[in-house]
Amino acid sequence: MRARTALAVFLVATACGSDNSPTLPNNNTNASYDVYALSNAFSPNYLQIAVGDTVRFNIVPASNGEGHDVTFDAKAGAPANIKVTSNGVLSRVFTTRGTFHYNCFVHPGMSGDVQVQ
Ligand SMILES: [Cu+2]
Repeated sequence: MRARTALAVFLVATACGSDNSPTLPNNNTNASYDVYALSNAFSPNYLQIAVGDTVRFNIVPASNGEGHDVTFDAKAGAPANIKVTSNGVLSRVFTTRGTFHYNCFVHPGMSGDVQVQ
């Protein structure tokens, strides 16, 4: 009797477990990530995210007071560029798979990539 009860509890727990943790496709996380525009670099300068995720570009002035822009290479699905900004947090949602390269043209060589899977 005791063994049968334990088996029943196990089966119910197993069934509930599978109901409560469906396997979500990895393009449905709606996660947010932060990228910091520091003196002359983006940090991190590479992100791997899922379709629908958000990247928050946290822009603070460079040591000489210059702002930063976030200009994406022309590519279908690239989000809107961010004009030169000296201070602020601007979010972009990535809705298309692919790798999106961006530059800050105020600071040559300041660039990053967002890979959307
Ligand atoms: Cu910059």
